[in-house]
Amino acid sequence: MKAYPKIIGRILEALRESRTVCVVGHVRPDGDCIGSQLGLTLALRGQGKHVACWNEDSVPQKYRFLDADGLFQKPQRGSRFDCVIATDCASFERLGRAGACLAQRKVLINIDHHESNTRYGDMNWVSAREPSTGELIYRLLKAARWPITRPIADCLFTAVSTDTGSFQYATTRPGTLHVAGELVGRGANLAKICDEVYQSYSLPRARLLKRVYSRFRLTHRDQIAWFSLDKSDFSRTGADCDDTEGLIDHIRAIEPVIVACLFEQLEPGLTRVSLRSKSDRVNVNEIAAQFGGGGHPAAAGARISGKPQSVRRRVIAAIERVLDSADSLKALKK
Ligand SMILES: [Mn+2]
Repeated sequence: MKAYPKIIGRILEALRESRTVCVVGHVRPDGDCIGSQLGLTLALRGQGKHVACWNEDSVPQKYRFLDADGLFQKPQRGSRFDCVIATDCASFERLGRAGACLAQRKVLINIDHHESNTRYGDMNWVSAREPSTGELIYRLLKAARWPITRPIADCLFTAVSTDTGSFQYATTRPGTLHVAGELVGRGANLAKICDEVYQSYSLPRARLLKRVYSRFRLTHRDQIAWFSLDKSDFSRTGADCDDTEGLIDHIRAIEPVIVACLFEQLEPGLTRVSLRSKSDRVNVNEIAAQFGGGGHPAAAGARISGKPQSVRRRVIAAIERVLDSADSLKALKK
């Protein structure tokens, strides 16, 4: 039998002893978060557990097909759980309002793949070399020998696919493709998933994208591409914040660009910054950390207070510093 990390055994032991479980994820959930939460929820329900699946925010439209039974709920105060499992969530704060509703719990398990994870659980299975949390959930289910049904396969495939940029990011490993293959083998509906997730953008999002293309800026010898969206961009296009997912990839995909950056105005004095890097010499998780955020080396973000213009200046300056020191390192090695 294949050897699994010890932590998996400890997590399964805790789950076997639990009757009531709550599966939570980070605010503004992405495909990996939704797929991991739902996949795990379905698997635990299959084992006869009473499982609540919580997220502060609702499921983005393009992932709703995964939750046909409406399992996702808003966090409820006064709930008690034998066990709480957070998936894809780098810090306890990222659980948002769910965090405050989870005080009455026995164990908190943290299953995640963010480099910036703060290990806030009683048990922490944090594997930053994993391209998605979905892959970790898959391995958990395999180790437990719990059945991976068709709906679970759909959820986990969506998780793995979205967090690898459809198997394009450098984090994708042979094991990732193997897991994806197994999931398709177990009935994951590839055509349906790709249609819902990648081929069903809303019209407001298309209007937003038009603005991105007409307004993005290049700086630092075209190595940095950035754009910002303010409140009026949302009101005039009819877009909501879910519609911004993936917009940044359009400017990331320009040849000379090394770092792409999106500034999104959440409130007058609060900006959400998303960062993407195409070079392993630029770790955007470290840049985001300077502003109290985090994520992965190639994809990270932060929420920063201050005037939009000054936030923009500070973040771009931080990126420039890293690019310059990466350049000088390269020059030294020559
Ligand atoms: Mn993830």
